Amino acid sequence: MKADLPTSKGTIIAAHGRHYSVELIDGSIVMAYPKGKATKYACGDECIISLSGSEGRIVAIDERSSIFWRSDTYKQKLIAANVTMLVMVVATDLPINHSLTARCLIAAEQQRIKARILVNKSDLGLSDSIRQFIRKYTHLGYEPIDVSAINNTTTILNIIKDERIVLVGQSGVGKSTIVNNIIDTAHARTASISTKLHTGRHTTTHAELYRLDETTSLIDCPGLQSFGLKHIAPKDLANYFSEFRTHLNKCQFDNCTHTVEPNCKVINAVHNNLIELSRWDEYKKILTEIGR
Ligand SMILES: Nc1nc2c(ncn2[C@@H]2O[C@H](COP(=O)(O)OP(=O)(O)O)[C@@H](O)[C@H]2O)c(=O)[nH]1
Ligand SMILES: [Mg+2]
Ligand SMILES: [Zn+2]
Repeated sequence: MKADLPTSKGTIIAAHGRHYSVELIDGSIVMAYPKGKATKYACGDECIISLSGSEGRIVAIDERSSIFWRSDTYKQKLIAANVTMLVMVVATDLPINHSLTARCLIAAEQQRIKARILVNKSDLGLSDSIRQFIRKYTHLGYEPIDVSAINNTTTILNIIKDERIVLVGQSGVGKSTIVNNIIDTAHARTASISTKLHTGRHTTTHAELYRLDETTSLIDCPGLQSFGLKHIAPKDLANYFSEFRTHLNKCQFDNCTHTVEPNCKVINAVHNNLIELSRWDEYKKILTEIGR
């Protein structure tokens, strides 16, 4: 009979696809594989692994306080576990993907993860459309703030203190630069570093967790483009649009979808400019995708 392998507790600090880097309690890092083929673990998961030499097998994970993930009809992607705050990063020199922004915020709302927005590269100046974006999301309660990851990280540090953050956004907005410039030892690979090394354009290929201190950590993610929300129940979707909430539960029909119904308070709010038309359009689009 085979003797039981020793087990150890650890944190998944990098999800490479089929294997994971796990940081053990003593600070050492081991490669670990899941039991089956399924990739049901995420960066940030607290796990128990059985050790054999320098390799491990993930036996179980602790119950999660939150899971940030995306899903469409064919595919699910767990992005970050046990995060307390989502930081959506946009940049002054890239067109803002409004749909992506809305969707990441909804995925966070559904998991009761706090959410903030950073408008990075403010050193390059703020265009009118960026200023409009800031006004819009200020109104929605996400307190967007302009920062410069290369000039000053104090503001960012104040926001993330004592949280476990997941940094999300399109590729090139500066997520890895933020991590690098606040965590000296991080060396999260950024586009500019690889240019210096002539290795071509660098993009983060997998989620990775970096610790700032005992109570603060960050998960840097690959750039996002699309974001499916198949895991959201259609009847709950409106709740995750922060500015819809005050208008809910007052419609004529209890099962109102807030799309075409008469005497719908959400539709009324759109007509009275209390809800922006673009947000209602995004709501209807997502509702169609997830099946009403
Ligand atoms: N001007 C300016 N450039 C920045 C700033 N932050 C990041 N960058 C540049 O933007 C590019 C993409 O950064 P990177 O961190 O790799 O973006 P990521 O894909 O979101 O991780 C790099 O060339 C960075 O040097 C900033 O605050 N100001
Ligand atoms: Mg990156
Ligand atoms: Zn309604």
